[in-house]
Amino acid sequence: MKGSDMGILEDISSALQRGNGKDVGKLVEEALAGRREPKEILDNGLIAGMNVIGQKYKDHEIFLPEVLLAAKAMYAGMDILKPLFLSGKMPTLGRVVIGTVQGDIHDIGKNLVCIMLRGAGFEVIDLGKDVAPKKFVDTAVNEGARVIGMSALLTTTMPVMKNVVELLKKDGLQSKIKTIIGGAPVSDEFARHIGADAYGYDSMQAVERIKRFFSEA
Ligand code: B1M
Repeated sequence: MKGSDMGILEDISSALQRGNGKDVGKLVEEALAGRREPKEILDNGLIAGMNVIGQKYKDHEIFLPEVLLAAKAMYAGMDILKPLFLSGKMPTLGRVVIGTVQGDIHDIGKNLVCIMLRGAGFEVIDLGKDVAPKKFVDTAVNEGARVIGMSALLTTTMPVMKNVVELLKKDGLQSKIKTIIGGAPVSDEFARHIGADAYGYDSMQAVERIKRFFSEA
């Protein structure tokens, strides 16, 4: 299987949409060999393909099994790119606890945020998906983390983010542990509404905002 150099990012996107992880893997390797930047492959190949999947699912053109296959294909590509985002040479900038909130099992975006944070030099404690509010707070306290990052992809799970902020407030920890939220349905406005300290539009912005927390401290 071959992708022309110019169209290789579209080829990656198409293979992902077909749910063909094997082709995604080969094409990502090929794009890297053709000196494409990992970030370009991620944004214009993998994420672009997943955006099309999201729209088609919304329009009922495809159904859950196809979405699941696309998600697996996304991971096939991310697994190859992951080491390239991780330098591993920097001293740790600080400790961050992160997870997808309770009731929500979408973890692709959250995992991207983890990769970028680690690449930027942060120590990340990834609690995975479907994480209860108390688990976020207890882990941050026990591990001495100064930031809790929460991801939500469902409108129905957005309120869980508020529960975490409320729990921090109740325990008098809000000034010590900062919160950042992200995920497709949330926004800057929602972050302000629930009293979270920041919102990250994407993984790069999440890194930038979290760096700001540490420089302000
Ligand atoms: Co589902 N799903 N899904 N899904 N899924 C959505 C979210 C949906 C919008 C699709 C749609 O209808 N168009 C819809 C939600 C609608 C709503 O709430 N209004 C939906 C639904 C309904 C569901 C189910 C309920 C379906 C069902 O069972 N009937 C079910 C929910 C199960 C559950 O969670 N309890 C479900 C299941 C699944 C799969 C398991 C099949 C699969 C997830 C696989 C996985 O994650 N391992 C899946 C997928 C893949 C999607 C879509 C198609 C793609 C999501 C994704 O991975 N995008 C999605 C449609 C869409 O989002 N347009 C959809 C790529 C990823 C890179 O982007 O996660 O947005 P994203 O992350 C971005 C930013 O948001 C940001 O950075 C990332 C980019 O760099 N970001 C952060 C994310 N977290 C951050 C945290 C930060 C900062 C930035 O700081 C801490």
